[in-house]
This record gives sequence, C-alpha cells and structure tokens, in this order.
Amino acid sequence: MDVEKTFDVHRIREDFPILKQVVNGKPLVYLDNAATSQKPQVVLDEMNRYYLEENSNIHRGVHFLSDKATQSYEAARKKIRNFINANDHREVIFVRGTTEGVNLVASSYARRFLKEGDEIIISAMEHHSNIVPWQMLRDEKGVKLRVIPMNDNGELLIDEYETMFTNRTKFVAIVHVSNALGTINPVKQMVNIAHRHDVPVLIDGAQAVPHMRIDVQDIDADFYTFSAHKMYGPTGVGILYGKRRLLEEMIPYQGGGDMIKSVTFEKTIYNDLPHKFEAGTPNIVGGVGFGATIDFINGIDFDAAIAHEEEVLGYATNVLSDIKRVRIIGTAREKASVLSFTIDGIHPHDIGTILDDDGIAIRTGHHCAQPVMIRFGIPATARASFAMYNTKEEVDVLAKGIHKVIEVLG
Ligand code: C6P
Repeated sequence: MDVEKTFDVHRIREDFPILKQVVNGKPLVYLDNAATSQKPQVVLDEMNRYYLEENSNIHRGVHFLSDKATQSYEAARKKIRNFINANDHREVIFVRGTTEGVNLVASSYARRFLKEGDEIIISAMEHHSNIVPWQMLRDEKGVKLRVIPMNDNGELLIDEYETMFTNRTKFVAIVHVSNALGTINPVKQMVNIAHRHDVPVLIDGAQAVPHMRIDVQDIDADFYTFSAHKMYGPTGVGILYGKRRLLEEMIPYQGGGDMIKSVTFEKTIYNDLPHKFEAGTPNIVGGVGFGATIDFINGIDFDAAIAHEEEVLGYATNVLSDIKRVRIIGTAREKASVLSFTIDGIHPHDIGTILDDDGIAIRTGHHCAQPVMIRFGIPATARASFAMYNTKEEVDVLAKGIHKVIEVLG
C-alpha cells in the first residue's frame, strides 16, 4: 500500500510554520530531527496561552491562577502517562530531558544500591548521556561497566549480551533507538533476559518515542526516559518513567522546594511520588506544552505517520546507496529515522556546510556517540534524520546536494 495516500504529509507540514522558511535563498529542508524536531503551531499556541492566561507557580498557591496552572501541568502528566501506558501517573516524573532522566537513575538508584565490584551493562551504541553518568559512578564507587558489542551493521550481539550476566550484574542501561545509526534494539527481549537474572533495566527512549508507539508495561522497562523536544514538543522538559516500587525505594538526588512534606533543621520528610523527584520550580510552560504535543500526536493518524517515516527512510536509503562513494553507516535490519553516511575522501563537516548553502539542514560530527565512531573507524558522519513532515521530494533535494558536494570537493 502506498502510505502517501493515507497520510497527507503536505497537510501535516501546514501545522509547522517554520518549514515554510527560505534559507540561503532555498526552501528549508530540515533533516536534523534527531537533534531536535520542529514544533506545531498548536503547541506554540498552548504555551503562549499558558503565559497569557495562567502563568503562576504550581502546587503552592491557593489562588485562582496557581490552581489553573497546577491543573494544566498535572493534566499534561496524565496525558503522557496514557501515551506511554504507564500504570500510574505517579510513575511519570518530569525532568529536563533524557540526560537528566539517566542521571537521576544513576544518582538515586545505582548510587544507593550498587557497591564496589558490581557490574552495569551498557551497549556499544550509547549516546554519551547513557555512558558518562555510569562512568562517574564507576569512578566514585568502583562499579564495573560492561559493554554489549555490535556487528558491522550496527546491531547488538544479543547472544553475547546473554552471556554477560554474572551474579555481580546489578543494572542494565540501553538505548532503544541509536541516534548515530538508527538501529532499533529489541528492548523487550533484552529486558526479558535481564529480568531472568533479576536485573533492572533503564531504557534511553530519546530517539524511539517520536517514531513508534511505546508501551512501557509491554516492554516491562523498569525505567524509560525521553525528551519532549525530539517529539515535536518544547526543549527543557522530558520524562523519566519508573516502576513505582523502585521509585518508592529511591532517595531523591536533588533537594529543595516541592519535594518535601516537612522540613525542620533536624529532619526532612520527602514528598510522595512523583513530587519527591521534582525539586524546585519546574519547567511549567514546558510541561504544559508537552501536554499539547501529546494532544497533537493523538489528533493525527500516528500509525500512518510512522509508516510514512519508514517509507521516506527506505527511499532515502535506496537513493543514497546508489550514489558512488557514499557509505551508509548503520545498516541494521530494524531502523528508524536516522541515515548516517560518509563520502569517501570528504570530511562530514564539509558535506554539512555545502548542503547548508542549499538550505539543507543535517547534523555532522560524532553525534555525542564517539564510541560508535571508533567502532566504525571513522571520525564523524553526516546524518540526515527524518520526521513525519519530511517528504521524498526533500530526499531528492538531499541527493542532489550530495552530488554537488562530490562535484565541488572532488
Ligand atoms: N541526541 C542528537 O543530535 P537530551 O539532550 O537530554 O534531550 O537527549 C540526550 C540524548 C540521549 N539519548 C539519545 C539516544 C539521544 O539521541 C540524545 C540526544 C541529539 O542525536 C543531541 S546530541
């Protein structure tokens, strides 16, 4: 079936005013969605409305505006809870983004429960935000990091993963979709393997939630974290989902207002979930905007949007594979959104600069996943990453741009 018939990408593009821009005299072709996606008008309107009509601090005031702001913020939490099918809204903690989600778990769970000699399993394709917090813990507590290897297509070796568990293995932290390769990891199976060894799992869902339906109960993730800004929502807000039993056992790593029930100089009693982990005034407008983002996604045929993205990615993969000297990095069977590539003899930064002259926005560099670059023996890649509003015509513009890069730089 031709998904273009059931998903009107040109209609969806109307919802994103920024896409109409002209850059360097050319229509903007925005292919840097893995870094951050664009925001629909309805999300911008809702954030504006919040500031115009409700702006106030939450959970604190008895007055009208504070009550309204609290209701909007907490309504957003419940929308997000339904979106990821969490069992309870208290399992949905607002954080700054995926990075903070991982740091929260490393600090409040692993620092408390792991001891010297214990092992944490991560994978060879992690973003730095799911490496560095565990290294900091390693240096502080003497825990060990073990890394699941991957093959030349950028697929994790699940058989090897299975053999890595010992009685010292106490935690697993893995990415759902790689931002550098696009690989979709079989996280449900990987969680199942870890649970057979009674080991909890954190999943970095930053690149998964915008491109597939996520059911945290079906995956049986113990923790799952993601950022609003990669899924058409605002920057500076994201979610850490955690199973209630685990969150209840954990001690907050940030103290301050809102996360307490009572404070004396002798003793503090922490607040109930989820507020226990939400110290200080949060990104209220971000949370409200995130709620509007969920409404936006629920208001479209998200399954058709996902199918459209798959079709665009498949098309782009074919078109770029046909260009001589282009090497695609990340050729896993299961992929989402990301097309990383190199051009023989040309530095990725030069590719990005020349494409920018034609209004094409891609990301070049190591994508905060330096170990992936080392694994493939390259310093960097050029990366086109797609969202639901991208078209095959834009892929053609990208291909034309790549031909121009080869022509200009030889
Ligand atoms: N990747 C990219 O261009 P934050 O910055 O906290 O919202 O998300 C961090 C993060 C964590 N995990 C994965 C898999 C990610 O892709 C990212 C962010 C961006 O690929 C910016 S480096």
